[in-house]
Amino acid sequence: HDEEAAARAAAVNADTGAPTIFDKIIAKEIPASVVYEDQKVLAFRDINPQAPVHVLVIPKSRDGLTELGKAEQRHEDILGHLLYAAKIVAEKEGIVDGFRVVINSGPSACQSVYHLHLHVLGGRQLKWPAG
Ligand code: IU
Repeated sequence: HDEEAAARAAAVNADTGAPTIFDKIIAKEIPASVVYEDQKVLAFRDINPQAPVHVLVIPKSRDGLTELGKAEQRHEDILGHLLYAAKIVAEKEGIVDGFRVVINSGPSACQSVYHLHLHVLGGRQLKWPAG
């Protein structure tokens, strides 16, 4: 199955705590199409969009938050900030009436980049449940 292959591929890159490509995007060493930015978060278009609007929202400081499954109480504020930023992105992108926010956490969820990120998806009719 494709999904099983993807899960296996993701597991290869599973959480090592090492810097990821998202650090380079934050540092503007790699270009990205930024749609929203503030002191704490950066939102940019996914390079492999799964919907007409597909934006990733990430904390600028990863602070050990490689995956949601490793969140600690000290991350509560940034987690709330990320979710509110997702709503601002949806508004800016004109999809606030219907959009989806996804967090893949860990290899079984096909997480591939171990720097926490929210996917903001919309601009088409989304199906449920997700795969
Ligand atoms: P995931 O939840 O870890 O599977 O999502 C990672 C996303 O990061 C995925 O949708 C990729 O297309 C996206 N991405 C990107 O936008 N730019 C990059 O340089 C890399 C991945 I690597």
